[in-house]
Parts: sequence; structure tokens; C-alpha cells
Amino acid sequence: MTAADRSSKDMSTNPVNAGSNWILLLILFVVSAVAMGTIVRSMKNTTDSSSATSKNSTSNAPKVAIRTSPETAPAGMVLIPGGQFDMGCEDPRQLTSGGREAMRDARPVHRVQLDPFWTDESEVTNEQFAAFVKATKYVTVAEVAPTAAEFPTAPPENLVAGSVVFTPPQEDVPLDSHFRWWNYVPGANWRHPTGPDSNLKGREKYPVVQVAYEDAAAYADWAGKRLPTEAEWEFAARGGLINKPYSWGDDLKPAGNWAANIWQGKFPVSDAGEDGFIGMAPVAQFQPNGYGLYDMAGNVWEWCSDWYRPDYYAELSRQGSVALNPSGPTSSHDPAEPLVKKRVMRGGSFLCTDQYCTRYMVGSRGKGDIMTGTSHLGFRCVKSAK
Ligand SMILES: [Ca+2]
Repeated sequence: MTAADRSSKDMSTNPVNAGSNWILLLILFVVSAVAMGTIVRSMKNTTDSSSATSKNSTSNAPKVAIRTSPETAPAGMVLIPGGQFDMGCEDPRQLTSGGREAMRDARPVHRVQLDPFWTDESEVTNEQFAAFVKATKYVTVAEVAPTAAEFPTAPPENLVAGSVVFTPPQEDVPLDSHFRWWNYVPGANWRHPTGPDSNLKGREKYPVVQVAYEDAAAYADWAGKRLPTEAEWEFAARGGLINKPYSWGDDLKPAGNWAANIWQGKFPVSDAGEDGFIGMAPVAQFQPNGYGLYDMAGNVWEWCSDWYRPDYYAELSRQGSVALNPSGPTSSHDPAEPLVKKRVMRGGSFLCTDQYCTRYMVGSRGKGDIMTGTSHLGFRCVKSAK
């Protein structure tokens, strides 16, 4: 882990990457005044479980996963039947509330086949992560200060542990740089998600955040699970629906109701909370999708195990007609931040809005620096079905 890595987190609500800026800003932070306080750093879907012949099915009815008996079902998990589906999304900009992003990295839409697997029905909560930490004494990335070896010229007092926190500006700002609403906050970590003055009291059922990729993977390993592949995540998120832009169907607000915890109001200044939640929500506050899974859109981003490359879908398409259990490319490459190792993140967060980032759309993709947690990034786990 390097503090430079940690500084270059892709904030993921911003399609514009600025990794070199993050690194430079962190270096400035380390070598300059502590008095600065904080510093900015940084569709088609078919779920044919028997054959590929249903690709042209006209039925959009959700297919509920086959559930095994309570004796064999892992607690809090749902069996996803596996099968084939079309992964990715078309350019959503022509859709009502489709946002302004072309989502080029989510194309071409390509055929994928998956084995059955179990998935957590909800994002991992603070109380679940606390049980892991209590049992293992695990220390997360954000709780460890950058070292003098990493920054040999920095005075020791400037090497402080912390993480990245959404900090809304006081007034309207151009949406040209996520540095305008993200700050590096010393003392921010999973126990203190927005800084040292915050805590988890009353937030036991909220998703854990401020977890770097290795933190999420360590939890999953302890729980006898693993993080989902990107393909597993999307298959599960689609919930059996076909050709839908959202995990619940066609409309952002079905029957006029918000279906996920995302952002309403002027971004990033004013979170109107029309969906019932300003900021993060406890898990499972909205209707589940067709597989019985909660919060597959919005609330917090979720880590997936695939390395991120924008051209991965094109590579799969070149390899053949159906990708069998794809698990991502062999290495990370984000042209916007080529020195930063990134994994895929999915689902969007409470900060997503069609004013800026519509990555709550079920076929869209996100990406994150593996060494950095943020106040809008969590995870859920899966488990292979025997
Ligand atoms: Ca909200």
C-alpha cells in the first residue's frame, strides 16, 4: 500500500479521472502544513437457466431464484440460478433520466453464461463488519498511516491515516472535477465514516463503508465467501428481468415512486432526500429485485473482484459467442489513470443522479483504486453453489 495509491481513488461519481492530480495533491499535503487540515485527494438481459434459446423471449417477468431449504441455505443469502444473459448496456442518453454519460466501457453488450451461486441479499453492514474485526483484530487500510518509507521527505507528523469523504460544497459548483466535493479526512475510517467526530452509533444496519478492496476481500474470506465477479453481480442485479435499464424495470421512478436511495436535489450542494434518505440509508429499505436482493442500485457502491479495463467487454466479444464464468482481465488498466490499480465497482450510490452519474443503471460500470475506501463504497459477498 502506498499513500500515493490511496490518494488516487477514482471517486466514481465522476467520469472524469484525475489521478495525477490526486497524487500531486497528496504529496503537497504530506510535505506542507498540517494546518491545512484536510486536503482533497484524493441491455438486454435474459436469465435462461436451461439454454440460450430464451434470448429472444418476450417475457419480462422477474424469475425468482430457486431457494433451497432453510437447512442448506447460507444465512442471509439467496441462490442465483445461473444461466445466460446479455451483459452490459446500450448508450442510455436517449432514455428519459438516462443521464449524460455514454457508458462506452459497458459495451459491446455480450453474452455471458454463469454457474449458480449464492449472494448476500444485502450489503455487508457495520455490525457484520464489526463482528469480523472483533474476531480477527483486522485493521483496515484507512486505519494505517502512510509510512516514512513511502514519503521519505515528509515530517512524521504529516503521515496521518485517513480516508476520502464526500463533503458537499456550500454553493453551486461546476461539475467538472470531483475534487470540489471530495476531501481526504484524517481519522476517517470504517468506524468513523465521515471523520473522527462521526461514529456508528445507531448505524449498525447501515452498509459498512471506508473499506479498501483488500478489506472487503478479507471480510469475505473470514465469512467463508468471496467477492462477486462483475458478471455475477450484474446477473444477480438484473433479478431475472430482460432488456431493462434498472434492476427493477424500465422507469427510474416506477409508478412515481423512488426505487433506490440515490440523489435528488441540486448535486452536489443539496441532497433533497425525496426518496426518504439524505445520505446513506440502512440496508433493505426499498423493494428487493426479482431475486430478492436489496440495494442493487444506489445506497453504496459495491466492490467486485474483476480488475477494471474499459476494453474488457470488447475482448470477451472477440473471444467467442458466450463468455463462460468470466472473471475479469488479468490486470487493471484505466487510460485516465494508468498508474492506479483499479477493480470494478457496481451499483452506484446515494450520490448518483442523472445530473451527473447514472451508474445505478444495472448494466453500467464503475471503477475504484483498490487501496482507497470512501464514504460511499461498500460490498456484498457471494459463494459458489456446489
Ligand atoms: Ca437519497
